[in-house]
Amino acid sequence: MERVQEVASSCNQDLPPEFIRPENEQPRFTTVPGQRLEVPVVDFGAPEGDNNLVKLVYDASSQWGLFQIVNHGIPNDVIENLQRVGRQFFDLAIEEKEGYAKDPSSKSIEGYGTKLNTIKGTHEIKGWVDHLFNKIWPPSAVDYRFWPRNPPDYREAVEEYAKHLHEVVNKLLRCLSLGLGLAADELKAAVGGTELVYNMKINYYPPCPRPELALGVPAHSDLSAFTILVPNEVQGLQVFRDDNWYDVGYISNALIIHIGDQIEILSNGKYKAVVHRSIVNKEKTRMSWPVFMEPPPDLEVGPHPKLVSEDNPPKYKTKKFGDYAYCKLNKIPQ
Ligand SMILES: O=C(O)CCC(=O)C(=O)O
Ligand SMILES: [Fe+2]
Repeated sequence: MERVQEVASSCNQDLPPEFIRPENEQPRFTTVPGQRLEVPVVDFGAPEGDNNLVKLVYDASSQWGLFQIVNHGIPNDVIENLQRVGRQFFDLAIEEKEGYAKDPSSKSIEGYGTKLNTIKGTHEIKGWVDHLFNKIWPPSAVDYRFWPRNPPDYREAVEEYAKHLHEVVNKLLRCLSLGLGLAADELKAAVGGTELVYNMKINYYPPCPRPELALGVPAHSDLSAFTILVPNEVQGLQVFRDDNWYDVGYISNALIIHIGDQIEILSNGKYKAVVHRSIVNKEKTRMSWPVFMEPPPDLEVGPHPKLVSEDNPPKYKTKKFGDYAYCKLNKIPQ
């Protein structure tokens, strides 16, 4: 299968037709020009149990489903190392990267890949992006076969990031839980407790000859509980709001939080999974490092029993996360 990185280096400034979006998706017709959307920025340095922090997270999660956090406590060099080893992996020769290719016969998405553009016979336009998926936590979910051995410190850099991420994940879950009127630890328990899976994706968007006609990742909400994303400095994340697409301003050293489908479901719709997409750049390579925080596949997820009542009946089905993910990835109604 041809990788977008190879297409980019051989296409002689012509965008192959399989990447051209219909006009109603093309960034040139659908992006509000010249406007960076000021999404909420939450100072995560405030102490735990600070009501104001809980309120800021609540407001951002219920009104936007997207916010950036600063003062998150993860040292800059840890994030820079994460970015460096990812970049170094994608700089390897294609043949070496193919050694980590996703197994086409397996249901798992782990490994190096490019999204297929056909789902059960229907034809989709391709996204201008390659990726690498690695489960990075808990240890029982990790499969090192798909972790690059080159650069040699890939594993160390990613594990160091994962170690620091726990603090952010736990604090965020406690704030989200308190915001719903639950006890601090109840939401974490509902997404799998210590079995919550950290599924890291590295997106690699090479320079694109006609970025105004293409998309990186098309419009979607994440199927995770929530997602913590590190971008590089190349603008590209867009959010859908009031029927329009807006660029999300890049803030250096911030982490971007997306509320995903599972938290929307658990909150019975109080928190909103954000609809987003990514665009690409003519000259520069964009990269991003989302970590999807996912319940274990066999865990049933539905509206939290304490958040439904006769007056507020469940708005979503309860089902195993693995079944939810399967339906979403195969575009089968939930
Ligand atoms: O690259 C980005 O900023 C967004 C990527 C994304 O939404 C995804 O991979 O789910
Ligand atoms: Fe996403």
